[in-house]
Amino acid sequence: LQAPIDNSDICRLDRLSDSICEYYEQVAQTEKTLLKKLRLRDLLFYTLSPLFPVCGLYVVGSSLNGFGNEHSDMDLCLVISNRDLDQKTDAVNLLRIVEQALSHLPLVAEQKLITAKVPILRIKFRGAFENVTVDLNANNSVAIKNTHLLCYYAFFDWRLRPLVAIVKEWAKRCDINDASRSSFTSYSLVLMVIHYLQCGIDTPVLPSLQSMFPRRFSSKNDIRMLNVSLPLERVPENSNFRGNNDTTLGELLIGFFHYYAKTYEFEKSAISVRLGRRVDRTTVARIGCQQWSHVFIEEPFTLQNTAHSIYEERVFTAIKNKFDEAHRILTDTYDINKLLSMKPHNVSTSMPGLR
Ligand code: 3AT
Ligand code: MG
Repeated sequence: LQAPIDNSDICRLDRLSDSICEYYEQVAQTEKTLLKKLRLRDLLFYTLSPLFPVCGLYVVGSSLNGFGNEHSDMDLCLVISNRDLDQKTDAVNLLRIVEQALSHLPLVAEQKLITAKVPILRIKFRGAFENVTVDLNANNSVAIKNTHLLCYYAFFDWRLRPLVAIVKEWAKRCDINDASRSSFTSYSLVLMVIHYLQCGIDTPVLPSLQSMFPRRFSSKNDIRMLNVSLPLERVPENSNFRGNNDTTLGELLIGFFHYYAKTYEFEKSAISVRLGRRVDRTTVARIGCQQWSHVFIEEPFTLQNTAHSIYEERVFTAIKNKFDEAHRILTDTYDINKLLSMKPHNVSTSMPGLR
């Protein structure tokens, strides 16, 4: 990231920062929408609980973790035992039972069972909940743990949420936000922004919360005890993290694209939000993760690759070109409208979709 050279550059950066904030304020999920989603969750829970006497229905993903916008779907996770279902068919069978039970609800307009790597029941509603789509998965407790973790990142530094909002929208416009077509999930994009703020700049904006508060974010914690409204403890005295980075949003956005376009070596490194740094790919192989693809983003709890869906070389090349183009546009114009006017890549995927 080049330092601003004169006053006009500083003014343009300030305007860029303001426009990122304004964009975020326009699209961020409102309290009203969150409460409506929680009401819908309760309704579904009361319908399902007679079928599964010991069950939990957890909101996961962007509706709860602070990175949601007004149009985000609601991801729900149904937990009926303390043990993850390791057989994909178990989850599919469970979702079939749910589908059957919900088909009697007048509120439910349409249901579709998607048998992806993580099977999902997609539910659309009518009436008051017409504009909420639910993606319901079964016994996928890691999503509950990572939603809890991301929630604390979202509120650790105010700059993270506006940056994620722009990056997610940019990725959608460029058509690189679709795991079923060899590109990123939204979850991977959030981890990429956090990683950049942890170690892509000289003075970190974010620490590794898992290293700083190992007990609170331990993978062994019981999901029933996770509570996103408990305040975080103070940064420990012996921590290296200073929290004194006051870089503006505009500089951070340009820095994000610079990092992934020019600095980060996708083929050699893996992103580890858990450790707050890059990890050599050979180390990842030693730990035992075999999910290779063109990008490696470590899931903070399972250590699997959340970007395993990026398997096609030509889509990966298109993705890298989009990072380059975004960096060029921003440093030429400092204009998020130009960034969000970028065209989708036109590379088709040849292999059947993974998720
Ligand atoms: P949108 O606002 O819906 O675009 P999101 O933050 O809800 O974004 P996703 O829809 O990609 O993110 O995923 C929903 C949640 O599912 C986020 C995370 O808790 C979980 N999740 C997604 N992918 C993985 C993965 N590879 N490993 C573990 N958990 C995952
Ligand atoms: Mg979602």
